[in-house]
This record gives sequence, structure tokens and C-alpha cells, in this order.
Amino acid sequence: QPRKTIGLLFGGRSAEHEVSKLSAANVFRALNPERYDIVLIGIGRDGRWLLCDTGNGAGRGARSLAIPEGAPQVALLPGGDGEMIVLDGKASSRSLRLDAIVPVLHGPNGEDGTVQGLLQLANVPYVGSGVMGSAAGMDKDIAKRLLRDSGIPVVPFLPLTTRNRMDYRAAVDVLGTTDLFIKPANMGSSVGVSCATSADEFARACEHAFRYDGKLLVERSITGAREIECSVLEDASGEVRASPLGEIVPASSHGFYSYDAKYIDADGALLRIPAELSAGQVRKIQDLAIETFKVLSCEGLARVDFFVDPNREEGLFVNEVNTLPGFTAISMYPKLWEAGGLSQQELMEVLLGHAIARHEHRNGLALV
Ligand code: G1L
Repeated sequence: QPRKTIGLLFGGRSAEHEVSKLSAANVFRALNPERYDIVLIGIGRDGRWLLCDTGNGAGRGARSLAIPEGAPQVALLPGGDGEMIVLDGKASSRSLRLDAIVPVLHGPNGEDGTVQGLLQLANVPYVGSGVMGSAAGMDKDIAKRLLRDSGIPVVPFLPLTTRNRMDYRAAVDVLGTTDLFIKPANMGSSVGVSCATSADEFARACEHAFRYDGKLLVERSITGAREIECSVLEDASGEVRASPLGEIVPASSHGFYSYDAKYIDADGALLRIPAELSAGQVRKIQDLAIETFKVLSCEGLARVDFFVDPNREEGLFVNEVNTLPGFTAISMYPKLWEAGGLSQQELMEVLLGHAIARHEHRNGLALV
């Protein structure tokens, strides 16, 4: 097979700029150097796309990727089939062709469909969900409505907007508990999240969360539930598979006990792989993960997170979906696939195969 040129798109204006540079370094390591030339495209904090390296492998093996100040600016052209213009100076430019792009970007303008729309217009293959799946996965209100509508269990919730506020009493009446969880609708870690057990706390929690988003979710607080995660992967033929399951055991509940330091994440939580569950529960959760992936129009990859309440009859809920999950060497998504027998290199092979097959399929569809 001929070598392919793969663009890694990372950095960005989000608060997760540094996480993106770490994840991109790991994606770089996971791409087989025998098969791929890698073009590093860093998005600066000001939002400009800069050409950081063009395929001779500088940066491979680095812990994090750098975005040098003076790097030349680049642009993808609409309908350009992966052709990228490099602006070397005021009067000179050259072009470079990419066979596919891997977006390694977090949150707004990264995994919410905006960058995917740009890549779509450029007509270049890219890894992961398209505009619809990315946008639906990013907005917890939209995601939960779609899941609820399909009969997939989600924790009862209420959307709140600056135009449509609600007081504590009304929320308690609808949700049926006095313990409420308040979070911004557009996810990106756990910023802006708090809980409330009184009208005062509720007002403060909403005010706080509204600093991050014009739309909030109020949820029934689920206490004592286990957090179980499943990695989902779609191949070039469109087959969707679920990985073995993992459990996130928060630092507060595993104490100082850890049987393997490799499975402690950045927050001190223990990743237990495989999660200790019955074969029946595993099957049920894997099936729900695949169903969730399809209902939300996800493509390529997603991590689906669950709450499992062992003390309740109907205690299984989909909590959230990540269309670009954490991807450092110790992140749950690649770890779960390793447990399922797929190395990171094989994983990237499948994802790029999917990106290119989807691109060919779309270009073969009848235009209306
Ligand atoms: F390369 C993959 F597999 F497509 C890939 C790319 C990016 C997997 C996961 C991610 N994740 C992210 O970009 C991030 C949101 C964790 C970066 Cl901050």
C-alpha cells in the first residue's frame, strides 16, 4: 500500500489546549511510521492554523507537541480534496496534499461539529464523527432528549436557559428529589458543575453554571452509583463494536490502595479494567453503548459512560458520550481497546480506514 500523508490537527483556543498537545503526541506515536507521513498542524491560542512540521518525523516520541510562534500559516480550501495552502511569506506560498486529518481538539470549536464542518467543506477525509454526531454528542440536553426518545435509560433531567429559568421548588417537583445536580449543557470535563439541596444553593449553582453556557441541565443526583465506561469503534465496513468495560473508581473510594500504578489517572482515580460485572450486565451495557452510538449519529469512535447503581432494580443509565475521548497513553478509550486485543497502532489503522471509506461513500452519493 502507498504511504499516506496524515494531518494531525491539535491545540486550539479551548482551555484544554495543553491536553490536546499531549493527546496529539500520543496519536502521533500510535501512527505506524512505515505507512504514514505526519503533518503537524497546530492551532494557536489565537485560533490561527500553523504548520508545525511536514512529515519528516520531528516530534515523534515527544511527550507533548509544540506550536512555534513563527510557523507558517496554513489554510484548507473548500472543495480542495485535502489540498492545503502554506503561506510562507507575504508573496510566496506552496501547497501540500493530505490524505486524511485526525482532529485532536477539545470542546467548543473542536468536537462540537464546527471543525468537522470545515473539514467536510474542504472535502478531506477526517477521523471520527461528522457534524451531526459531534454536535449531538456535545450538547447534553440534545443528547439526552434523543436517547430518552429512543428508550435508552438516562438520569431524569431538565434543561434551563437564560430565557427559560426555573426555581428550586419547581425543579424538585419535576425531578422528584431534593438533591439536584446543575451543569452546563455543553460538556467539557466537569467545569461549572455543582450540586444543590436548597433554594439558595440552587440559585448560586445556576448562576455559576451560566458563566460557562447559556443552557444548563438540572439532574436528579445519583449517589453511590458506579461509573462504567465502554469504548465504541466503527470500521471501514460500517460495523460498530463495543470494547470490554472499564470502571472509574474515584480517589476518595479506593483510598491509597492501588494494585497497578499504570491505571491511576490524572485525578487520582483508579481505572479498573475489566470492570467487575456479571457477563449478563456486560452484554447489556455493551449493547446499550452501541445503540447510543447509533442513536446520536456517532461515527468512527466514541466513549459511552454509564452509571450503574447496584442497589436499585432499574439502576443503569447512560451518563454521557464523548466523541473525542481522552487519548493519552493511560486514557480509558485506548486502554479498553488494548484489553479487547487492539493495539493503539491497530486502532488508528481502523479509524483512518473508516475516515477514508466514509469520504469515498459520501462522494459517491447522489447530489441533490
Ligand atoms: F485519533 C483519534 F483516535 F481519532 C482520536 C483523536 C482525538 C482520539 C481521541 C482524541 N481526543 C481528543 O482530541 C481530545 C479531546 C482528548 C483532545 Cl484534548
